[in-house]
Amino acid sequence: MCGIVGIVGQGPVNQSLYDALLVLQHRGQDAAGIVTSEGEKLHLRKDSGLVRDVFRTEHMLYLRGNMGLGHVRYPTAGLSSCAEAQPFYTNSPYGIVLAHNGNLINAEALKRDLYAEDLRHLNTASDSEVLLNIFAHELQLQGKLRIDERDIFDAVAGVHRHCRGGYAAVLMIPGFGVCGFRDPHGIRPAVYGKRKTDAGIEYMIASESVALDTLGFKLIADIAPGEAVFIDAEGRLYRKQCAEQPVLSPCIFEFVYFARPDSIIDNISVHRARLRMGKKLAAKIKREWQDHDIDVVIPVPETSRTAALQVADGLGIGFAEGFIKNRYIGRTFIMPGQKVRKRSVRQKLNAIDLEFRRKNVLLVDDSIVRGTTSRQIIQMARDAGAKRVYFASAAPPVRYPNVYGIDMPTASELIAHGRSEDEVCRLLRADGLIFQDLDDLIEAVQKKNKSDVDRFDTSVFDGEYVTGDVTTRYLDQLEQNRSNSIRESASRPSETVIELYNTA
Ligand code: PIN
Repeated sequence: MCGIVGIVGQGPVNQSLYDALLVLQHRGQDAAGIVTSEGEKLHLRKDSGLVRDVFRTEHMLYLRGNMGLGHVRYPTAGLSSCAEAQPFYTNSPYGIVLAHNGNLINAEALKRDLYAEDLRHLNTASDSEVLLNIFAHELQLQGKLRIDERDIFDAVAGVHRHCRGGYAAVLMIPGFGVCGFRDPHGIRPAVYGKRKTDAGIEYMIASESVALDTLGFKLIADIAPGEAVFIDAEGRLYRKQCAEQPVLSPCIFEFVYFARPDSIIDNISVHRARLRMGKKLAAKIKREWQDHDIDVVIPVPETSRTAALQVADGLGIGFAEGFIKNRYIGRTFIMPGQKVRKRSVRQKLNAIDLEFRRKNVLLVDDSIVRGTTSRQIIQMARDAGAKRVYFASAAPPVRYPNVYGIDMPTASELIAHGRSEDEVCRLLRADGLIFQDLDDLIEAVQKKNKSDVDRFDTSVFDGEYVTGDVTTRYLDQLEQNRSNSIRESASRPSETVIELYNTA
């Protein structure tokens, strides 16, 4: 998963891009990049690391210009993060830079076509480079010396015809303008907004509205599925529906865990959605565990707190903070000859015994993915003196891989894949386990009849991929690639450690 931002300003945009990336940091901690356009000239800085480490004063001084793009990237097992850092650049036509959030499921075929039809060589394994080159190819086909916004929109329509999967992207042509677009299902989020300055109006396109809020931009709207928004160098904004059959079906996992709670995605407040998830979960617990003996509800920090408080409220029992999270987890250094060693949950979370001792506790988390963290947390609760440890997940069991850009394990690594809830409960060694029902999750996010979203991508829970073209062969390939790259990264001791799942 990644975070993207694009700004067309009335003055230097480097600081605003940096600030926007800082508030989008939760979407990716592996690499960061900013590109600015100073007239026709592009300035680019990207590297692996957190935003605060990648950009130093010397880089900021160099990132001159009144428009630009930014990107933060999520770690993907085995990939060398520096080479894959974004934005990507291609010199033809006109010079184009692009930053992307999502995943193209037909990237391999597109890559072959780009070489065969256009002799375009791609130098990374990143599907974002494919997306950029497809757009470039479409723009090149128009064969114009001077282009206008209509040419940009036609090229985006070409992208929609060729690219399958989930994608939200920002791109820039130096001296010309910035464009943001979303795939025809609007799987990955993107919003745009404006702010007034003494010099005039400035526009921002970003993955989440929190980037607009914190920089004083007013949210105008979500980019609609299949829509493209273009802001030219003079600050004029154009938008157009470029897809033939757009159907809004955003990824529901953004609401479960990924997005910041203070963001609004497709007109739905993430925070409110999480509150409703807690209410629904409490109702299910009441229904299914009528004679429960839970003494206290304890959240697994951070995301689950919102839902956990509602669970406690709904059950009419106490809520306590029992786990303290270390906010300052640093790098893992690997010495020559050493193997990658995953950090234990113990290093990130510590239990306060008082809240557990001689109590029956209900731990609430936002989701159970691999189950590795959940199992250790349950054990920690026991070690802290809990009598019984029940576990509740604010999302249904994650049973299928995500193919639209969330860095999630493949099927075989998911604890609930091919297993019943009882089996998962036994593996976690919990005294009881309860999952949110999918219908309840959908209702919680949808705010029943009040939202513009009729359908969500719920594929990680039910295996139904909204684009309808995810084959078993593709999923098998994914599994194969992932296990290869995990094996490779484990045998490269001197490389930066990539934590395979960035959990609590
Ligand atoms: C972590 C949110 N959340 C915690 C991510 C753990 C699954 N995990 C998904 C639970 S935070 S596991 O709140 O943003 O810090 O099932 O794979 O062990």
